Formats: sequence, C-alpha cells, structure tokens
Amino acid sequence: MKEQLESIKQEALGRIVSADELKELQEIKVAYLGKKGSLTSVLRGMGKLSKEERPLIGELANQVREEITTALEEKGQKLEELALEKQLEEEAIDVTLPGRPVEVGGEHLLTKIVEEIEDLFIGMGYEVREGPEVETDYYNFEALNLPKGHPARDMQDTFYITNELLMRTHTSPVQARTMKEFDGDQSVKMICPGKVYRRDTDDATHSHQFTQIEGLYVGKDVRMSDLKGTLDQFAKKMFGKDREIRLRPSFFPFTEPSVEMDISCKVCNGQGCSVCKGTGWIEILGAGMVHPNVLEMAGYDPKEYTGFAFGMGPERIAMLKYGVNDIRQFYTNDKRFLEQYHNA
Ligand code: 2NL
Repeated sequence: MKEQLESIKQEALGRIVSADELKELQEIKVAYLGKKGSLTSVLRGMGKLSKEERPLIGELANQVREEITTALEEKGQKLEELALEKQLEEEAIDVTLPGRPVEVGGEHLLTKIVEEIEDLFIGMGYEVREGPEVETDYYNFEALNLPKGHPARDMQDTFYITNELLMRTHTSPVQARTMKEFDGDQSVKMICPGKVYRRDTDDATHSHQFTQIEGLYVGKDVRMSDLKGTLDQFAKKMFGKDREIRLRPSFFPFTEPSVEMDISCKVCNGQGCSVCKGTGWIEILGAGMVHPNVLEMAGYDPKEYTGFAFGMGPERIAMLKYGVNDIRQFYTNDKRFLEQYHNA
C-alpha cells in the first residue's frame, strides 16, 4: 500500500509539472483527490489493514494529499501569473505612438464666393431666395419677356425635359416667381444664387452646369443711379476699394436699358495687361432696368413700379479674384486645387 501511495504521488506530481493549462490542473485534482479519485480509493481500502499499519499509512496518505494539494496550488498560481503576463503583453498600448492623421475638410471655393456675395447684399438689405432647378417654360422664358419663337431663346441652348419642362438656364425664374408671390403691391429686394444649366461643350471657360447669382430690386422709385451705386459698392467690397466701375450699353430681353459692368483691372491698375487684354477693364456682370413687360407679367404696374436687376457668375468672379484658369477646376474635386483655398 505504501508503494501504491508513493507511485500515486509521483504520477500526480509529474502530471502537475507538465500541465500548462488551469483546466488540466482541475482534471488532475479530480483524478487523484476527488470522490472517485485514485488516492481516495486507496484510502477506502485502509479498513483491511492491521491496527499497527493503519496510522502509518493514514499519515502517509495525508502527506501525499497535502503534497499534491500544495503542488496544485503552486502550479495554479504560476499558470495564472503567466496568463496575466501574456494578456498584458498582448493588450499593451504604446501611448507614445503618433495618432492617425484626421483630414479636415474645408468649404469649397465656390461656396465661399457665393456666401461672400450673399453677405454683401444681405448687408444692403437683400433677402436670399432659392427656387427649383427644373423649371417650366413659362417662368424660365415666357415671364422674362422671351415668348416662344423669340430669337433670344436660341442664345442659350437649353436642356429640355418635356415641351414645357426644362433645366433652368438662369436663376431669373426665382425672381419672376417671387414677384408673382408678392402680387404687385410690395417692393422686392432679393438675390438668388443657384445652379443653372446650358447645352454647352465643357472647356476651360464653359461648363454645361454652373452657378449664377442674380439680384432684383423692385420698388416705387428705383432708378438707374440706384443700380450704379449698388454695383459700385459691390465691386469695391468684392475686389477692393480702389476699383472703378464702368457701365457699357448692352442687350438683355428682360431689361431695358441693359448694361454690362466692367471693373478696372487689378493686375495693371487700368494700364492694360494680358489679364484685361490691354483694355484696362474686366467684364464682371450684366444688369439693367427691369423691362416693363416683365413687371407687368408678374402683376406689377410699370407706371407705379420700376426696378433694376443684375446677374453674375460666381465662377468667373472666383477665377478673376484667385487667378483660376479653368472653370472645370470647380467641379472635378481635385483636392490639390481645393485645399489651396481652405484658408482663403
Ligand atoms: C449675366 C446677365 C442678367 C438679369 C440678369 C433679370 C431678372 C429679372 C428681371 C430682369 Cl426677374 N432681369 N436678370 C438682368 C440683367 C442681366 O444677367 O450676364 N448673367 C451672368
């Protein structure tokens, strides 16, 4: 029996030494010390022993149990420590590593210019209004003194959706709609920024879709001199207080008289250079006094009300202000282009 206990001890200690998982230790504990374990079954056979042998074997059995228990506990602790070390190593974070760079976006140059122009006119008492990009033939052409068959309709090739529906070719229909809404008995002071569409082949200076900002001021005593003063204020605020403006006669079906506005060239200060093609002046926008037909169709009495209107292309303004030489730069989303203006 003594040998039996001795061999149980050796076997158990051997298995404990080679165990490398906590689960294995639990299995060993059950196999030797459990109710059906081998040490337990040896102890059950003690009844057959003589009175002299019993205490000796009993003591030895207790020693074996204690040794196995101690070995299990020590190994258990060691395995737990190892497991913790491994976990700490695996989950270690190097807090000194630089973070992943976060790319910060910025406003598009065109958005910036449009908002700058909006703010200028808001400061002069104008309201910002928007309208549909898919328009009716009536508001895009008819209400702007461009009846069917009018030669000026060919001036802009239009994207038609149906006979009566089209992609707006200018933002003027927003103004026509607003005048109609005000029903002929209120003054109107508004600007309308937005996308417009023309059947053009894209190149450095043309785009089938671009932006327009138009302005309209209708009231009881609105004159050409008001238009001139307003545009002069705009030019100086947008391009610098040293800019001069000049108005040249022009033609638009919806204004009479019509003008085109130039500003003195900033590059050569009016002396003539490659930017202004030697003229000293750069064309910025078109404008005029609202045609009586347009006022009348919107419900205003042209004998009582007059108005001025103007229209400009923010892309062109941005190109002049920042020296951009290709309109397609605004739409192709090349970050190398866009990023240059994040702090402009
Ligand atoms: C240009 C010229 C212009 C207008 C737009 C307008 C609108 C109404 C009545 C009368 Cl509702 N006129 N708009 C007037 C003159 C010129 O735009 O060169 N735009 C880029």
